[in-house]
Amino acid sequence: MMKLYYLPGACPLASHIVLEWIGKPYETQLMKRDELKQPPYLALNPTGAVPTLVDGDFVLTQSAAILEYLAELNPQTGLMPDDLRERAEVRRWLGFCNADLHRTFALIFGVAYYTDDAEIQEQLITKTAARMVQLFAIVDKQLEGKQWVTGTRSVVDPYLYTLLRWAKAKQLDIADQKNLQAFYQNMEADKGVQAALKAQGLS
Ligand SMILES: N[C@@H](CCC(=O)N[C@@H](CS)C(=O)NCC(=O)O)C(=O)O
Repeated sequence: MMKLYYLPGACPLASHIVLEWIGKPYETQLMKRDELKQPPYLALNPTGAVPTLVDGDFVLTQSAAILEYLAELNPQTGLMPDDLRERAEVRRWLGFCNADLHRTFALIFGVAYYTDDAEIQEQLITKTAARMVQLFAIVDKQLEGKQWVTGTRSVVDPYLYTLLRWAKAKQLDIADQKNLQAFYQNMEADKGVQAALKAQGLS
């Protein structure tokens, strides 16, 4: 059975929601932060981060790769479209979530990786929060008139939802980004999202 390694509320939540949407049996492994940096886990994921997906003898890391793998393994879900350009759109927004939104967020959550100076940390967090608001505005615009980021439900949506949960926790100033707010409400009402949140002890 597939196994997903996670920290509650962290980026594996996106893959967890996708596993719920797929609806086949799977296992999850709750990790403690210090376990991520110890040899048994580093053998699976040398970055010492979650998610890691283990599918039989196949070990896969990196959120974007895991999300695409899950979707392509389960084409009946339609989470990765058949059409070449529609698939490219999904990858565009997956890249935006992973390499722009998520990576920039890491400057807030992981500020201690970058500097020990408390004043610089504070400045970095303030500047990054402002940049995050600009980046979220790009997705807010994309969501105009749409329920899902690319028009149809895809692996992008649970990733964006996960990032929005962090934005809420860090009180980023995105309350006036109405399309994003509506998207968040829709996702919260989704049964798969609710099941993943419950399983991670977040509801
Ligand atoms: N590029 C990686 C980033 C993974 C990542 O940053 N994971 C975070 C949680 S969202 C983590 O495990 N952080 C713990 C740490 O770095 O110590 C991915 O997309 O999977």
